[in-house]
Order: sequence, then C-alpha cells, then structure tokens
Amino acid sequence: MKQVSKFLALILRHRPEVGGLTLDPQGWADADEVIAAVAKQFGGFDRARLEELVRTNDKRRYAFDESGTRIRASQGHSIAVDLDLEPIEPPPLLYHGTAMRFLEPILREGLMKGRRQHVHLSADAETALKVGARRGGETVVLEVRSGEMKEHAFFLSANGVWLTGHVPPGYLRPLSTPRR
Ligand code: HQG
Repeated sequence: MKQVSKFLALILRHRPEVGGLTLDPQGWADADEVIAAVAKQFGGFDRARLEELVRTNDKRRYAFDESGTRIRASQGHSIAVDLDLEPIEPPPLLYHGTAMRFLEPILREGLMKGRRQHVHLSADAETALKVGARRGGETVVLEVRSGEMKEHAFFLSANGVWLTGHVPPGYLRPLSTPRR
C-alpha cells in the first residue's frame, strides 16, 4: 500500500501524465481512471482497495468528492491547483519541522514554498518534528507566530495541514533542538 500511496502522490500532486490522467482545476481526477492507472502499474487494484487506502492512509492524504466519482490529494501539490479553500484565521502558534541544515537560510529569507503551492505548517510541535525528520540528519522545529501574521492568508487542508504562502523570518523562532 505504501508504494501505491507514493504513486498516488506522484499522479495526484505532481505528474498526472505519468498515470495518463488529467486533473481538473481543483485537482480532482476521475476515480476510475486512477484505479486503472494504479492497476496498470502494480496489478490487482480495484475500487475496494482504493477506498481502503483512502480510509487507512496515515495522513489522510487523499479524499473522494461527495459523489465518490472523483479523488484528489488534500494538499502537497507542485502543480497549480485551486483547492477552493476558504481563508481562515489560524491559531496563535503553528509549527514547522525541518532539517537543521536549512535553519540558516530559513532564518534569513523565511519559509518558502519552494516547488509546492504552499508552505506547510503543523498544528502541534510533535507533528512538525515528524515532518522535519523526513529530511534526515538533525531536526529542528520552528514556532510560527501565525496569530500576528495579519496580512497573510491561511488555509486548513481537508487533512489538517495548515497552508500559507510565505512566512517571513520575523515570525519565526527555533524551539530548543530535539535530536533524533
Ligand atoms: C525547507 C509531507 C531552505 C522546508 C509533510 C522543507 C507536509 C527551506 C523543504 C508536506 C526554506 C521543503 C510538506 C528556505 C523552506 N531555505 N529551505 N528559505 N524554506 N525550506 O517537502 O513542509 O507525507 O516541500 O523546511 O507532512 O517538509 O507528503 O515541505 O524542509 O505536510 O503527505 O524546504 O509534505 O506530507 O520540503 O512537507 P517540502 P515540508 P506528505
């Protein structure tokens, strides 16, 4: 399932053409086309397995639309999609986990979205620590004073990830550095 989830991330966030898909402007793909693309790549895949993957995915990365005929990634895209999320007021503090080696450029230029559509922030430091640990090496968690970022729009993805465009360095503070 992990391999299938990674393949879904590839075709639903970054390169739909690899699966012979097109996404609509809101990032939705036809569920039957997705099932066919996965079956072609790995064999033995059907609607029931896709539903199981969506239901059990550790970060709830994928969601069906109300009719169940379309599926999309809830966040993390590099291709331009309009997730149609309403801006909402963030909690006073959010968190971002990253590798210690990125700390210096981050404190210089702020958090940049890079190749993704948004900067991704976590609601708690523990989750941020896990996100940062994906990078390998020493991990650092930054506290974001989101409550003070009045000019910046924040969005909450369907799977609980906070999204914004850029976090200037003035709103960032590294927390004491947990080691891994
Ligand atoms: C870093 C996962 C240097 C940033 C997670 C991060 C998340 C800078 C990396 C989602 C920088 C980008 C996103 C700057 C930011 N200089 N480095 N100025 N600004 N960075 O993967 O937040 O498992 O695009 O710290 O759970 O790590 O894919 O972002 O290390 O929700 O579902 O540049 O991906 O979810 O890396 O992770 P990413 P991220 P999934």
